[in-house]
Amino acid sequence: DSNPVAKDDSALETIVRKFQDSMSMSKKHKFWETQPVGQFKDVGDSSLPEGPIEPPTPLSEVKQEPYNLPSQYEWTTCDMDSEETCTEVYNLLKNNYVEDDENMFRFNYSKEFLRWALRPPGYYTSWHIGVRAKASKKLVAFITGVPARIRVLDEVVKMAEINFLCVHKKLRSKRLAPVMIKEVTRRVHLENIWQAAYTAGVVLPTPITTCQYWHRSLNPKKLIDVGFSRLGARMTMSRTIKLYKLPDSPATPGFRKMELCDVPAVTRLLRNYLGQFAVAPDFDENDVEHWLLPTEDVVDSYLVESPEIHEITDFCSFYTLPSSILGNQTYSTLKAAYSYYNVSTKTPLLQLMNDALIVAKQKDFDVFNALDVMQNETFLKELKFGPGDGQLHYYLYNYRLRKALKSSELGLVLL
Ligand code: MYA
Repeated sequence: DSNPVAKDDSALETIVRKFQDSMSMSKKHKFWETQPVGQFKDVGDSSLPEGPIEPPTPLSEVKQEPYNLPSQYEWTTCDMDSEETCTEVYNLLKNNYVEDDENMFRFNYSKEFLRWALRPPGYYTSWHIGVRAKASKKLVAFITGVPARIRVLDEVVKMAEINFLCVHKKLRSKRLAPVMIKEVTRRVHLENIWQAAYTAGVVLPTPITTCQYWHRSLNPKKLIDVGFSRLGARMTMSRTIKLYKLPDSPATPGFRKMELCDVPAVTRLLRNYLGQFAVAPDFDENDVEHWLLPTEDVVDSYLVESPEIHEITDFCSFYTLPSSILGNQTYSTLKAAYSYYNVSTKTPLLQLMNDALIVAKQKDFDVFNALDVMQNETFLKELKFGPGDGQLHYYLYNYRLRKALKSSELGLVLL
């Protein structure tokens, strides 16, 4: 059909990369082979027990001193309350964090976003870990954890969500990442937490599921101009613009922004909904207030309050994550919204998400991204999302699942 597919999948490079990716199953993982994670050799072995791979050790047996870094570097704990430290982290990530396969875009998490992502209820400053060059004090690497309760099948497990692993471009391939992962693991263990969840674009031992990103153009002209998407076959720019046109305002009666007083109702709605997925967060009201109450330019949440009985029946949310556009004369930033948690009980999910697209367009986002998790597949094609070339693999640390999940069985979105 005539949908110009974002970050189009057809390039030979992509095919070659996918082949290499599939070969990585047999590649050696010197570090990951030593860790309590599902190993490739065990895939399909249903005799192995489900649950923790290693038991906890007494806290007195957790290593008390940090791991050794190469002698030119030192550990630092990053206090995200400090404007100066937050700026250093922001700049490290802005210049060195995740890029797409063709190095055209790089995530540009805002400072406000980083503070939100790293300071949820019960967070530990000690899990916000930096590495500095001793001589210059420059921040050269980073990794973080935040606490979360994640339900896996019928068990709620205390975990760390690990994110923002970043090593400065000039210090790559020196085996710094394994030291950072071991150090965050040690600091998580010191809080008596023994499991973790994380996502990565790379294949490691062993994904619990693999998801695909889908992209819905809101500003097709800019997306095409910057090379994010291409004009579809037999399409003109004006036909493309028309194809993606959206109404000026949401269609659902009672559709409004979430407020503080909605936290109890949204929590009930969300807990009930997430119960159906194999892996999902176990959110309480404090979590919902933190993760879902709207924060300007960070997270947006809307709900449907039925006009007659004032009951909250549906909910949708997205977070703001711009990307720097590398080497374009006209544009420097791609403004992207990422689908977060959505619940429909009365308004059809398709209509709810169409309203989410409309408010995202009103807020001047260029693109709306969604993973094929939860029930998202039921609206992606219909609402003119196109499949992206990026895969996102989900992992658990020190927890084995007997069988990999379908992406639709996953109820967890990590930032
Ligand atoms: S995912 C985002 C990751 N960040 C980026 O992609 C930003 C750009 N890239 C970089 O900054 C570097 O390339 C990084 C690797 C830092 C990624 N997750 O130091 P090295 C393994 C896990 O020589 P570098 C996110 O933030 C690799 O397979 N492992 O490599 C979630 C190899 O091991 P092995 C990774 O390129 C992070 C080893 O590192 C990743 O200089 C979750 C090579 O090290 C990756 N994304 O640096 C972390 N990339 O030989 C795990 C490479 O065995 C958390 N590697 O194959 C685990 C749970 C911990 C807590 C547990 C609590 C109980």
